Amino acid sequence: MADTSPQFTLYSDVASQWAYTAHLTLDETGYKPDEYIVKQVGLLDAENFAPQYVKINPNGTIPSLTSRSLPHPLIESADVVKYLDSHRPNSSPSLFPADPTIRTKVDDLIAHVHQMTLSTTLILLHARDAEELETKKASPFRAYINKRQEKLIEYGSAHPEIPLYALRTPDNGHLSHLYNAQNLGPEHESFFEASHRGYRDFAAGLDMLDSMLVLPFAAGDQVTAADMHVVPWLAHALWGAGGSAVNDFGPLRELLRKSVPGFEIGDRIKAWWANISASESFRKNYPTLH
Ligand SMILES: N[C@@H](CCC(=O)N[C@@H](CS)C(=O)NCC(=O)O)C(=O)O
Repeated sequence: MADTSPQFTLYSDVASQWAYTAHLTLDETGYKPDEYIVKQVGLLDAENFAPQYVKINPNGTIPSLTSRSLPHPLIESADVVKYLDSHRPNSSPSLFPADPTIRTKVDDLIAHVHQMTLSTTLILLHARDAEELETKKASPFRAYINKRQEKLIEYGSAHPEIPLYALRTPDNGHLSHLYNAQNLGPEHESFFEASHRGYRDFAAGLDMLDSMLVLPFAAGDQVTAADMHVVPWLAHALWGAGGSAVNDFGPLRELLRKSVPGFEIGDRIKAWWANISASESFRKNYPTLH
């Protein structure tokens, strides 16, 4: 009897920006819902640190993709997008064009938005002064950081053989200390200064992105894997800054202006966003920002 079971399992969560590289790709390339399974990994509940998930993805990050046809799970969104594209059910052009110039552009754009300096963690969890920290402390991010710390310690003591826990506990613990301290100390001052520098780097990265975009889509005339990565990154940044509509650039601009006076989000970014946000896959996956 023919094996009609789903071909692969995608581990995902709506709170994970990089998981949405996969969801956008699934829709761009024409997969039907019965061709795969989506398993939820609750990022906000630190389920990405659960030992069962870390067996699949030793980095404890989302997304991951497993398939009986693969020798090991795919644990990088760039690899997940490549896999989905190479097994695409529909006959639309590959998201990885053969033209070497376009392909280099695609690779460069993907690498650009995955840089540490453009991590949206800055916007979500960091603060540049006491007032910003108070706002963060009153938000669900405090519970998120604390839950992660609780789970890292719990799993780390039950599973000393898993290196991830010892690796991730100190940084998250520092953040947890900054959020939970009754009074501000010198460590808060260093945190505020580092966050300011982070915002300046982030603004420079946005300017660079503006100059890298080709139009009408990220790498030129057709939708490519670059769009699959830049969309979730920018959507998450706009959401984290407090954007209320899909094209609400105002809050992100204001956040950046605090570190870079007069900062403007580039016209190419806005033009590209207007184009890509009209696509079917975008509208399906981003009825609202996340
Ligand atoms: N380089 C990885 C990054 C994945 C990643 O950092 N995912 C975030 C969610 S968008 C995550 O799982 N964070 C949890 C953590 O690092 O603890 C990829 O592109 O797949």
